[in-house]
Amino acid sequence: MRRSRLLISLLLAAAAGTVTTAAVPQQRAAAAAPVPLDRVIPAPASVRPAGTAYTLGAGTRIRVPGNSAEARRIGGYLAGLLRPATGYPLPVTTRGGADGIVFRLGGRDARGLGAEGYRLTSGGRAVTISAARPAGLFHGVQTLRQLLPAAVEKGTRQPGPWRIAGGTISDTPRYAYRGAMLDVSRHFFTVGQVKRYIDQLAQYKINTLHLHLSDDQGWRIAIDSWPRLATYGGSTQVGGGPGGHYTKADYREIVRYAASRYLTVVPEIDMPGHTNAALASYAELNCDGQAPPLYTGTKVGFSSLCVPKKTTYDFAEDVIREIAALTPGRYLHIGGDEAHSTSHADYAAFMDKVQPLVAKYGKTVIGWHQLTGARPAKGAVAQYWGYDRTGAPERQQVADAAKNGTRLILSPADRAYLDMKYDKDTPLGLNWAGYVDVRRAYDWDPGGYLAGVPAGAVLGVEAPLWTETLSTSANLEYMAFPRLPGIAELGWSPARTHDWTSYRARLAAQGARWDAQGIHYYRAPEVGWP
Ligand code: NGO
Repeated sequence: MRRSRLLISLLLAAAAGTVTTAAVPQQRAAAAAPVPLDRVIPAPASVRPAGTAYTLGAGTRIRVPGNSAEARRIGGYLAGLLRPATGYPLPVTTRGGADGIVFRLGGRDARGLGAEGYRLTSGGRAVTISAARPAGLFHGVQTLRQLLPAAVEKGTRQPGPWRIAGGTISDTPRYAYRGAMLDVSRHFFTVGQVKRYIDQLAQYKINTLHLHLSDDQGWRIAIDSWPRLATYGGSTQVGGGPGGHYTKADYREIVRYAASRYLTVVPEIDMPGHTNAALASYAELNCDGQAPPLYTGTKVGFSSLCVPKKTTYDFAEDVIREIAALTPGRYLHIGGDEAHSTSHADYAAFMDKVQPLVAKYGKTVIGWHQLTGARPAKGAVAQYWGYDRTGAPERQQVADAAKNGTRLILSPADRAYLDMKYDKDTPLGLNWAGYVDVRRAYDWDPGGYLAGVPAGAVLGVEAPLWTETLSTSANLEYMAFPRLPGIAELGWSPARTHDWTSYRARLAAQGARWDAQGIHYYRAPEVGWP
């Protein structure tokens, strides 16, 4: 308020010709100072400011020499991001040249950058992104976005100027697996809503979208050999709404769109518990042959597939085969959490039969960490979702499995669960693992998190978003932002960059970007938003 009044009086005075002080040009210069190279999330591995800024102009071209169609597509994607706010044509050309935005794929420049790394060099004539693989170009583009003023994210023409600070960023990820999970079972989310979330994840270099496709409250993917799973089992959701499911074409579209943003989809079919929607759809899956009613509440642990029945494995094999066929990625998640209605012996017997089915269709098992209490298959991955009150024996079991070769994805519920409330006043979410404020979500080290786990056993991190209380995109965004970028940074940035004070300042700068993008984030009080 006070600032706008000052501005108005300055403008009035300037119009009256009474102000010739340096105040106005100084203000303009401050507004035009480019974003510092290190104000990026996730924190880049190495940043060296140097030389002059690059300024995007009406004549800027995006140069993608070489013959990679994928590099050209990424050039087109970048142009699509920058055109609305800059109003520049930004043609994508294969013609070489040392000016403009230049992509370099492979070659000497790309040495040491690995499968996902990139180097961004900015100077007076050009900003160059080099990478060994297209994924690196894509991640470099996300960095480039954050180096431009936040207004670049707006959908209409903005004044600029569009400067990128001079210097070099060299950047490679700490972990290969950087995931986010969306529960589309408790509440169904449309293809459009999932795409919106994918775009939000891609900005922070998340490379895996885990979709929780089945649970007690809904089965969300068409299975040709068991059609009632989707048509009946998907016909409701928490609270009794209409639910929904993805046709195979819908699902392929999600997979394709995710891949275009360098995210791999990991499908999850949760078994043997969390299966009421399946049990309700087919009476023969129940030990007593009776189908229970559909379920729209939020209790857990009451359902189980019938472990002794042969039909159970016909079902599991058909589902795994059909889902594997829709999955270009290597992982297939079989759940395995909270099987409180399955005896321990049955649970282990079930996993002994189902894990080989995943391998039979060419995929690698991921299971929630309870799988380590059974006999994890060779190469299996366990997803740890314990919290501060998880007992020592359970942690030990996970650590022992890790020592025996089971790799881990870390999603500690009191750190990485995006559905936990921020504090007691958060209107959405749950609090069984406590409150998770922005600092708590960020301030931990995946490398040293579980005692006795060899560092090399950690495949990466994942931020799950369970949706018992969430039913709109605005709800998802309120819980994910501003915590998700913290988990993304833990997955990407070297441990030595970890620092709450620096992170907090970088996070504060994201707010204006989210405003420009229409992301409904929570203005957490511990972040010093400008
Ligand atoms: C648990 C449970 C889910 C709930 C979630 C809510 C896991 C792996 N199983 O996490 O069914 O939705 O908590 O926070």
